[in-house]
Amino acid sequence: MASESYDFLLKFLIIGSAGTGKSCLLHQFIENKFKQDSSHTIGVEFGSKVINCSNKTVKLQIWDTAGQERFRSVTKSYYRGAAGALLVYDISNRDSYNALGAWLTDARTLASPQIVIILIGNKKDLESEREVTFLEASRFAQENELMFLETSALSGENVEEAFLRCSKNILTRIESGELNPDRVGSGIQYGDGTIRKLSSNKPEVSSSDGNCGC
Ligand SMILES: Nc1nc2c(ncn2[C@@H]2O[C@H](COP(=O)(O)OP(=O)(O)OP(=O)(O)O)[C@@H](O)[C@H]2O)c(=O)[nH]1
Ligand SMILES: [Mg+2]
Repeated sequence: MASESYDFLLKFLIIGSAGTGKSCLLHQFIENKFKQDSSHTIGVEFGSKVINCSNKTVKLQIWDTAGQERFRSVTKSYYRGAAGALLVYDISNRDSYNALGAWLTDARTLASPQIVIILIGNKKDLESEREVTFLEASRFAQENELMFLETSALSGENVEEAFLRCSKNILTRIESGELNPDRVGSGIQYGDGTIRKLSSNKPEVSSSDGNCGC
């Protein structure tokens, strides 16, 4: 199977206040290393990766948006048709946590009301500078029907897990019929793999990069 074959293609967004570590999270996920000297994103950056999730090969197309206010009108135009999002705050910066409500409203109104969002408390390694407890953030997540993880783009802790959990949740919703990939703006596309599997009815063994074994 060619490395570009996949069962599903999912469009993802990374959103949240400036300096929370969004670009570092994307870099850690794709390159498996910490991005040294990361500077503010201008507009949007893009990355993609093929993962194995729930026995499916899934290609993620990830739009890493700028958190700075001056880019808001540009970044908003990328929200449309996203299937999943990482909503990021910095556990050592309360302002970034306080801004979550506004980011959430934007995501649900501009992307899709059905967008699957995982709340990410990044910079977990900065325990001595923590300003937001795990408990209060998990309550916020529960109240707003978000998944939740604390991560460190520096150490890599939970970074892959964040993308996997979000993808897995989307696949489960596709299977249950709650999400319809055929809906315009769903942020989900079928790939070659799905078409081939439907026609051959044979289980396929994938050999994609980034086998995450979830
Ligand atoms: N200690 C620690 N520092 C981090 C972590 N992730 C990012 N940083 C630092 O935080 C700063 C901002 O990281 P970026 O990834 O550029 O932040 P961003 O959210 O993309 O910012 P914008 O593009 O302006 O929205 C950089 O100095 C990073 O080195 C982390 O997990 N731990
Ligand atoms: Mg950035």
